[in-house]
Amino acid sequence: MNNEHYDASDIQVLEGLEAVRKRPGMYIGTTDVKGLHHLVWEIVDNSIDEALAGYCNNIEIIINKGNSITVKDNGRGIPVGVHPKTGLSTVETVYTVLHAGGKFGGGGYKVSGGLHGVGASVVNALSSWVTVTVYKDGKIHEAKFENGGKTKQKLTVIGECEPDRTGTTVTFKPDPDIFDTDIYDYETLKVRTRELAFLNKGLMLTLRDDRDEEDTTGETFHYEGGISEYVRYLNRNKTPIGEDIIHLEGEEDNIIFEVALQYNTGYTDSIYSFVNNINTHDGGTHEEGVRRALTRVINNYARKNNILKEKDDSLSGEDVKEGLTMIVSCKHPNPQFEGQTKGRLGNSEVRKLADKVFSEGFERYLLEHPDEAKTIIEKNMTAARARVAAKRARELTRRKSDLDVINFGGKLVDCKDKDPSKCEIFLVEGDSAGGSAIKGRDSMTQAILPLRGKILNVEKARLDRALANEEIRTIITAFGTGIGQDFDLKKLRYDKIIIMTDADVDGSHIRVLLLTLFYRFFKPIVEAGHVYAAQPPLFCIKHGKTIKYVLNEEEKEAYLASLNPNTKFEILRMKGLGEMDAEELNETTMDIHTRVLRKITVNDAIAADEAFTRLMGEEVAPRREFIETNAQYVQNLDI
Ligand code: 1YM
Repeated sequence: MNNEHYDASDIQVLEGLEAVRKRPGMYIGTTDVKGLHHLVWEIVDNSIDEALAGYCNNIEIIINKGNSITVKDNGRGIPVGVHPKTGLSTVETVYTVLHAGGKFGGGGYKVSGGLHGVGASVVNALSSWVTVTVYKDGKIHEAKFENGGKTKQKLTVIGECEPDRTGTTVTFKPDPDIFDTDIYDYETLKVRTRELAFLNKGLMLTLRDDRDEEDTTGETFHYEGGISEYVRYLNRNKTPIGEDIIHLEGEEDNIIFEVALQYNTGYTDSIYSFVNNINTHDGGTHEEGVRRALTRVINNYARKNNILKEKDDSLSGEDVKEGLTMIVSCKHPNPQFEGQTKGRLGNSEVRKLADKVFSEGFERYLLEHPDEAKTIIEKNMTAARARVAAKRARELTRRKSDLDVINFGGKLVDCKDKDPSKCEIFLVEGDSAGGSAIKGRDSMTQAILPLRGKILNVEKARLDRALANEEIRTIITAFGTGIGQDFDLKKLRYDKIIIMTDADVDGSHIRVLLLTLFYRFFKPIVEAGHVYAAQPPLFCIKHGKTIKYVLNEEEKEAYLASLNPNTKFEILRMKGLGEMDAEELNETTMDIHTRVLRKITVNDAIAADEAFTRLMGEEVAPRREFIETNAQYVQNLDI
């Protein structure tokens, strides 16, 4: 910055951006790979706001060589005139003054990214350099920033463009001093880009990876049907009930409410809600309004048409959502996000709007589609019967766990310590590996549960059937948390749940079955990061007196390269878990000082849901295709 022009407002600007650099977490959550990707959405959100205001229908996102990002839109272009409050151009103001966002915008839904419009200046503060180009009034305007938001080039006209061309292009390079990593992941950007296209019907979004020589056109996401197409996409590997996707929409006091749904023959529900394009993980008033209306309308229709008889109990909220895929989306000018993670919509007026729009539209759908209505309600009634049976089975499991935690038909070999924070449980494939694990464990803190039979695929079974399965009952009892409505994470008896299976196809299969069970029935355990996969080594390298275990080919090559080439290398391919003796198993896979565990994380509930549908669902073809083309991925499944 030129010293001559360094005045009071500049100092304020620098202090503002310096605050962002000092505590980036306060503005973008984290500085890990997640925070790195967050920067993209802060810029894209400005383009989306412009689209929501009705001035933009095309957005491009480009990952450049060197991992800078370009975002282009065809909106009006950020205003280029001098801003009265700062004396700077509006472009410079938006990019250097913290809290510049809301003050400028004239209404609309300017909250899409959650940062209330301060996004551009935050991205600038956390970048090595930023270039902003605005096409407007037949001219190309450009401003440049560097070193965390310092103006390098004030807004300048650098050329002319077609008189009717308008838009904004921003390129930024995240500051490697701030972020743990500077490499963008195409898949991560793709999932969210696609989601934004579903959530904003008609908007065209293109994602291109210029690091990849072969990617010349990028991928374009554009859905005229909006969230209906999202539902069709989520149901694509399931068997839907009825051809149509029900799509209902209403607006009141500038609040736009939209819902799309379709039932399928499966047993799990996939209900996702959004406010201003942000996933409301914990639901809120928009979701509650719909759920309440859904239960009421179905019960009324079922009674009126004598599907539900006088003697029958009413269907519950649980019963009517079985096999339901639904997207709820609300655009609100002043949303109140509540809860610890701000993942819940609190505005009470939305509950009423959602209820009204949903009940009117869904009632009409049932009247016009009596066959589908009957299929859905009969499915709901079966779910209700299963719920009652499951409750009985759960009570049995609970009683057993209260009275007698130690005796699980002799299967679980528990640890001595009773402090859950110190304890771990190994779920071990097969009796013989189980036997070695029992001998090789640290009996104070490590419990062993050998799994004999195949685990039931819960993707294809209701709760009552799952509870009738011996293996699953033992797992539930061992965990201590209960299941379904009784679930209580605080009662979890182990800090780590470690899946120990062979590194072959059968082992992968058992692992996926267990993960499916955990994800569907014990989701909070997965979300809280308690689930791990043990990593038995693939090779043992003996070199003189040292013995080194390595996990894969890559590590083997790296280790061999590090050794003196004149000495003799003996390389042994490791046996299956079942053939290791207790000492080997302990040393390679269980000992907390030497083992490698992989934590199973749920980054994105929607992606995890899809993965399980594909892997475990009704349709055989997608599963076979998935496993054949992604054998590697299955082995390294991080949901
Ligand atoms: C690639 C990033 O920032 N597009 C963008 C931003 C703005 C406008 C248009 C815009 C908004 C308004 C009027 C308004 C912004 N303007 C401002 C501010 N793309 C990108 N496209 N005219 C143009 O909201 O009234 C902030 S963002 F504050 F200057 F108006």
